[in-house]
Amino acid sequence: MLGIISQYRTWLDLPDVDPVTLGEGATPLVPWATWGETDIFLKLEGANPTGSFKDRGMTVAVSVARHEGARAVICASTGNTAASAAAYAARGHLSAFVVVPEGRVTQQKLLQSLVHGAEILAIDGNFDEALAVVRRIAASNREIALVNSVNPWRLRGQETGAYEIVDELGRAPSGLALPVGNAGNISAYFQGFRRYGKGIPKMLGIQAAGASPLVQGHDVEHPETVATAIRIGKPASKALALEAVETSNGQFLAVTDADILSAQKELARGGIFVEPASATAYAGLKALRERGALPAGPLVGILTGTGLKDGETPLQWIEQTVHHTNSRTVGDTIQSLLQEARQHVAH
Ligand code: AN7
Repeated sequence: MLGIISQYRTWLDLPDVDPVTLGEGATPLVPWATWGETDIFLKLEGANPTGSFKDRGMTVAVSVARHEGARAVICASTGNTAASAAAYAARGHLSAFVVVPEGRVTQQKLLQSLVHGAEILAIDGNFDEALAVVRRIAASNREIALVNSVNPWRLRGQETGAYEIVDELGRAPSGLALPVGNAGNISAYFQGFRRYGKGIPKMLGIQAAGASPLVQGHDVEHPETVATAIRIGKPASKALALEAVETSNGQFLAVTDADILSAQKELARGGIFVEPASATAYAGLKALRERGALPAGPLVGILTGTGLKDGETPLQWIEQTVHHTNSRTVGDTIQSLLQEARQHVAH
């Protein structure tokens, strides 16, 4: 069974599409820690083919677009949607156009779009403006399919993350923390838990403080955060996300860039390398714990994308440097580093 369409086809209500797949889904759910009585699991969505959760939605959106005769796909993106759209379009032999905020997408995400042959259009504006542009273009071109999460097939595909968690835990967790940018994923998970019928967790939508329209209760004109993936001020799926949080008795929560970086570091030092947007989910869980406001478990944090796509941000907290040595002295260097580590532990 390759990919989420073959795994969950009966739940997706799809037309008779031939799946465009790269084997997305079935990502690890790692038992990370137990805080008091509360078991914390982390779902590693960076393990998807292009390194983010977007692949779950993209396999469905691109399969349907091709089935309906589209020749190209288009999206606005902070990087991950673009990378995923580019890869799935290439797999399905469609063209891809991605519109991005100039200077605000990591090099590696742009590189992904380029290697898969997509056309990148960088605009002098943020994600929200890019989304407005691509909506207009897709609305007036029948052969170009819009594959942002305003396309309902994207959300249907992303529901499968919820199905997998229920299949693995035997029921829905009590709470689910995830980063919120355009608010598609939180809406998809909520829809997914509801459809699957094994309970609905408290939906905990975590935003970066500088890009937190859902916490503040109004759009943010100039969103700013180290978590470039969620630098979004006017979430398209706002209404669905509000419904998810209200109905599930959850909450929206803002965390600072400093919180995000320290969460990223803590995860990395535990073996999990995620990008800042994904660390936001974990920073939210930590913040709730510190306030004594953590719901009873089990809780799941969705780590939406790999850290390999953002090589710059960790430079803000990495302490070690490369030891320049040679084949004769490398052994001695290791001995003295071990010595240092022993002294460090002793103190
Ligand atoms: C790693 O790629 O919006 O709340 O254009 O890349 O569903 O938008 C990415 C969003 C979380 C937020 N984590 O999800 C894009 C884009 C990562 C992300 C989100 C994004 P939504």
